[in-house]
Amino acid sequence: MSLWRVALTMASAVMAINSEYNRPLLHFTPDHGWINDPNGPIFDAKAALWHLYYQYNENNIQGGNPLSWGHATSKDLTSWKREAVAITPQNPSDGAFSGSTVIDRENTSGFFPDSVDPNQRIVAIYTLDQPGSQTQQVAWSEDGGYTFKNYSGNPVLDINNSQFRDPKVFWHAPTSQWIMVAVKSQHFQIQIYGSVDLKTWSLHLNFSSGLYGFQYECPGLIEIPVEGTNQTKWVMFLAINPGMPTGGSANQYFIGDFDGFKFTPIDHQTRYHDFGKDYYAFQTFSDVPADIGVLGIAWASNWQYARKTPTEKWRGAMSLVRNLTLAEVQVNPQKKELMLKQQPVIGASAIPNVLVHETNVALSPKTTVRALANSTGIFDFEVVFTLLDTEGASIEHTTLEVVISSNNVNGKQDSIRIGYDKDGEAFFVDRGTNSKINRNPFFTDKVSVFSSPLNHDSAGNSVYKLRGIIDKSVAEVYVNDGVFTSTNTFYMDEGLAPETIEVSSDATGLYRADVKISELSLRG
Ligand code: KTE
Repeated sequence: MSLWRVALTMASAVMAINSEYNRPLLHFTPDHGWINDPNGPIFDAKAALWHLYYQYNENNIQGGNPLSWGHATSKDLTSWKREAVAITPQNPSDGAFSGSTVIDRENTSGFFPDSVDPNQRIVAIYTLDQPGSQTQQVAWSEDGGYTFKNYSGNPVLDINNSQFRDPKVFWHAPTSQWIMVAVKSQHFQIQIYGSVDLKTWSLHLNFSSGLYGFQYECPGLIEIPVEGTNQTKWVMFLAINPGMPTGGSANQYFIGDFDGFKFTPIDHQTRYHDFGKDYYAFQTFSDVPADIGVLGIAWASNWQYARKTPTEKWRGAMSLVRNLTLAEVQVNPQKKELMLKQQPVIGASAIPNVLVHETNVALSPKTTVRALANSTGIFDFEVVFTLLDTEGASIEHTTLEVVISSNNVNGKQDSIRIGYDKDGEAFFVDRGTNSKINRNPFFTDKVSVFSSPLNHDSAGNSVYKLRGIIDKSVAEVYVNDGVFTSTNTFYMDEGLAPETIEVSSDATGLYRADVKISELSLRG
């Protein structure tokens, strides 16, 4: 039997997908209602529990006020338990907009009775959106993050601006103060404030950089280790919506130094955070144990079409949690640049079945490695491949392609493609399907991301690594261990979900494929 036919003629066509149409299983979704930005993700060291809050309207899948802070908890950052709403505005025309949480161990705020364990002194800092006004509020929890009490002295920050929001707060140990970054959104300003008690804030600096679009949203600032050194750098995150070059909403970041008052970028570059269409309003977790590193999460959607995606009782999903480092990356033969590296955090049991694991697979034209999923609609694939400079090789073919196809229902079948094209010198995601959303002009169905090689083999050939996590209707792509990422939702036609995965080289020319796979792993 050919080595490539690893798979599995056994279960054939009629494989029922055993979960709700379009609902991802690893990416958090609400049971019902609308979600957008992640808010206040944090670790409770006493309960060994991760908390995730998020913009939530439980009665309306179009979103809008009254927006609350929905709540979920997790032991492993992979499976989430839905909890009761944590913060709700008093008036239905208001919204508890995006913000963050901190652990106030030393009770600097004075909110906490001694009975509350220092590791569970959770304070939320969020924007109260009211007709014509946005102000910053604080609220604290005495029950480990499930319910919150609003501070009677709210708002703690009011600059008389109706577009002033999304406070991200953290403790800056060297200067013994709380730091807040928030946006004066339509002035294109990230404002940096300081406080010793979370209640009184003074402005340190306004910071502006990068691509502007329509307005600033959801800023972030955190210290991140540089791989292979004992150095760190500070990274300023910034969300823009609408008006990003990739269409609609997208995130960018700046690398620099921060002394507790001033953020000083190391260069004039704006760096794209994720090259897909569905990675927005990114926020880092607070109080992550140092040995775990820096974690973050985003909303896997785009305001361009977020309200039109084909789901029924719920709408919107979170990204997977990512672990972030900084690394010096050889971006072209002459230059290294400091960049974020992002790796997905998924528990070992999340995608347990190894469908294929092969080393040194040489694909010849049209050769395919194919495997069937376990009727979950979930795949995790990783391909390490080398581009061989074969004499006379066709440059027109797609060098490497991973096709994820759905089940077949009465002749109806959809697929998406992820791959690398040597001629275009880029990775691509083609999420074009027969679903109605693909006729929406903003639901860009082909996106690409340039990447320099991961490294070179002894003969000087370029080596790349491509990982994809496919979860029913979300595909997260990680190139070269997360130096570049592309996150995109996709919607297969009604009743369809990912069922098979095929890896092939598509050498349509006269010449043999010029790609060698040194490692191929398909899990599902
Ligand atoms: C479009 O509602 C859209 O007008 C806003 O731009 C969304 O703003 C509210 O969502 C964000 C944050 O700035 C707000 O705090 C939050 C970003 O739900 O998605």
